[in-house]
Amino acid sequence: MKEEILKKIEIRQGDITELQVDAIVNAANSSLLGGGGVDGAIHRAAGPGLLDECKKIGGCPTGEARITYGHNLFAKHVIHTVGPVYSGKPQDKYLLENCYRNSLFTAINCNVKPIALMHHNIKSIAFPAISCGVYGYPIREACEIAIKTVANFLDEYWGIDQVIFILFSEEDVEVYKETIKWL
Ligand code: AR6
Repeated sequence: MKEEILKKIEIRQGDITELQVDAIVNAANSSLLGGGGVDGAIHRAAGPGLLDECKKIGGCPTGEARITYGHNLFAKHVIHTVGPVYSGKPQDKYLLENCYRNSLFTAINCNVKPIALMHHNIKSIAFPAISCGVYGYPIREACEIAIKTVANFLDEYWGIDQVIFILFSEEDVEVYKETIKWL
């Protein structure tokens, strides 16, 4: 991996709701109306204003992404994406790649919109391990997809200065740190 890309990527252990970044990514479900895991934690920390904003969006298909404000979170925005439920079929990989790419596209598209419309100016973004909890995606496979997709995006597009992969467990941090070495 190119040094200039590697410099923008950080792997960290912790709770995504505590991060002070321009946007955190939520591993949501297609209703966007909250749930368990990281989704539940984000809604609890953001407060009821987040759910009110999500209700107006009207859902999100698997692999796509939608943006809201962060409400009571330290993060200014939440980018909600819906990961695939792991099935072992080739479409899983394609859908998980889409989650990472579309989340980043959502972030940079907001950067270029006229200020009067919606100028979010997202330069730092944090991802949890999308689909690796309730949705059952094996962490090693998902981690390779996550890092490769983000690195390719950073190589191709301008605008994002920092990507944090934030993992709940030390074991997952080790998987990410090992994987990034050989990519
Ligand atoms: N900070 C960082 N990572 C977290 C946090 C946190 N606060 N909480 C959990 N994780 P999951 P999914 C990790 O199940 O598999 C929800 O009900 C967790 O250890 O949250 O995409 C939604 O509404 C795991 O590694 O998301 C959907 O219905 C990773 O985040 C469904 O779960 C993702 O686990 C989505 O399932």
